Amino acid sequence: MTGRQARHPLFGQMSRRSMLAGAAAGVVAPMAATALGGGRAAAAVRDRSTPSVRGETKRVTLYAEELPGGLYGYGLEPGKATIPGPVLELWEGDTLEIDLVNNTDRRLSIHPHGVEYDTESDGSPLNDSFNEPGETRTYVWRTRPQSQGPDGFWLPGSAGYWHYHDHALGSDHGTEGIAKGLYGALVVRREGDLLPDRQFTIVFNDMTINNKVAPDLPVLVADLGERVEFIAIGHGSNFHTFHLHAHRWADNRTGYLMGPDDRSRIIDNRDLNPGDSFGFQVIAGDGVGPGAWMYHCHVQSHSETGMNGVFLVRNADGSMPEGAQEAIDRYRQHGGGGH
Ligand SMILES: [Cu+2]
Repeated sequence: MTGRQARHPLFGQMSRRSMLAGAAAGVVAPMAATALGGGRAAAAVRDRSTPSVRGETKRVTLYAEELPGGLYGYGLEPGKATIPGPVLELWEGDTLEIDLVNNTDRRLSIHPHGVEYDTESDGSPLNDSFNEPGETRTYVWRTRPQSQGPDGFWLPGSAGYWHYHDHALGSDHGTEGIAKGLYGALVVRREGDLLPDRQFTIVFNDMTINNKVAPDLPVLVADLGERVEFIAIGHGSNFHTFHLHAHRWADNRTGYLMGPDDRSRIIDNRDLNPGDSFGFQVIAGDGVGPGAWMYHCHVQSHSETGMNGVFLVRNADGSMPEGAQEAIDRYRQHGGGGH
């Protein structure tokens, strides 16, 4: 197996070792728990990646479990559920078979955005597609590359920053399941896409971020110059806007320009409403240097009541930049509100 093959992003960020170990055991584990505070991917993923195998069928077991505080989460191993759930990653053309184990005493399901599936894998009670308490059920998600149809009409591929969530806990719409943490990111990549050094999932869910509010959000950590991927998802019944301090991205599929003539609009703030999702990559601290940079909902009443967190860009050698610890202390004391 070559390094190129090892970069194939099966599920979230995985080191070559964990991917190989997972394959051998028939179990897949993410290299970084991509809930807030996700870790560092193997250095090799900074290179341009080419899918080694196309149209693969991958299988993963997800466990839905109860968490403290009346919350629920998805995890890749029993007892390891997180909010958000693990990042599931595919290349266009891949198929994902998910064995969802329901370890709770509530009816629940998993429903994806952006990919293709039959009614049995819809994850909705409308189609009788859900797990009873204690039940294991298989859901199949398909993806496809861009293609040219009749008359030269181009059809979109599946590539994008998508997401998945419960659609059955408490009601036919999964409103309670989503409110209590059953959601996560789904990334479908296109051949040639750059893979990140670090990856963070940020879900604006009702008036929380990942079911937490400031000052309790974990600090997101990267080193100066690393390629960082943010996956932003909206849930609940409020409108939100996502803002990241001191960094900008292109308002396109990837967040980076495809060449010098790419006319994509450059933004640092974007609507993030229920059911919506987007992702982008930035170079940590590019043009601004290391430091503690805030990210938050820009609906002012939301940022004031706790929808804010810290993106810490350390020095390139991983050491703390001047003033950063003081900034984090202020965040912990004041919830980032600057009172
Ligand atoms: Cu908001």
